Amino acid sequence: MKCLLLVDIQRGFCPGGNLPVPDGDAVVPVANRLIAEGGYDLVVASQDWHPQGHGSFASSHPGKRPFDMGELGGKPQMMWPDHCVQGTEDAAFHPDLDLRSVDLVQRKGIDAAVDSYSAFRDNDRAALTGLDAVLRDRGVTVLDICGLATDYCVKFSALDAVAMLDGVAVRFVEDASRGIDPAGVAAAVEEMRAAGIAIVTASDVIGG
Ligand code: VGL
Ligand code: ZN
Repeated sequence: MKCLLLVDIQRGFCPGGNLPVPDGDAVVPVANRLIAEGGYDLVVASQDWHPQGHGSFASSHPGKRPFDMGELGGKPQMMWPDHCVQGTEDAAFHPDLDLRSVDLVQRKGIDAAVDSYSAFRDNDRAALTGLDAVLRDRGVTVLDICGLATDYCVKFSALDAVAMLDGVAVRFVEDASRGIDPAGVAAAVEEMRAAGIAIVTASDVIGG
């Protein structure tokens, strides 16, 4: 039972968006190839979906600027530019992403008081999105994860998948992912590898 999790392939994280990941839109054709040819039984797309005034936005913290460190719920929190506000174009999926075979859209980051990088649970690990139960119910045994951004939402989703789903083989599809900070990406890949996540390419998956 193979599942593909497409993380946050949204306008806001692509060039021209409010929190652009360098080369972020390059993941779209690779993701579309995976969707079409990866042989998945289930395709899930996560969507960063913040209310206006979300606590991760620098604009919600007087004196803070985007990419400063701040605090949220008593914990260190990167101060992000306003991004992926519910119902705005910035929160929409990339227009070229092939949504026809997406079975489930998992929204996250809805609680203004806590950030949620992972598609499975909030950063404080208190509230679950319910995606873990869906994947368990569907009997998923292989979970491929890719998208934006490697050093944040992709990494946290992959690590949570390993932690929360017993016996599921988790793979990170590197060429279908891009990150915000090059050093952060390298560290994220090592962290995923150390957690037992396989680092693969779309060709490995498709067998081309
Ligand atoms: C993300 C920062 C803030 C991501 C989401 O999708 O990686 N990063 N919100
Ligand atoms: Zn966000």
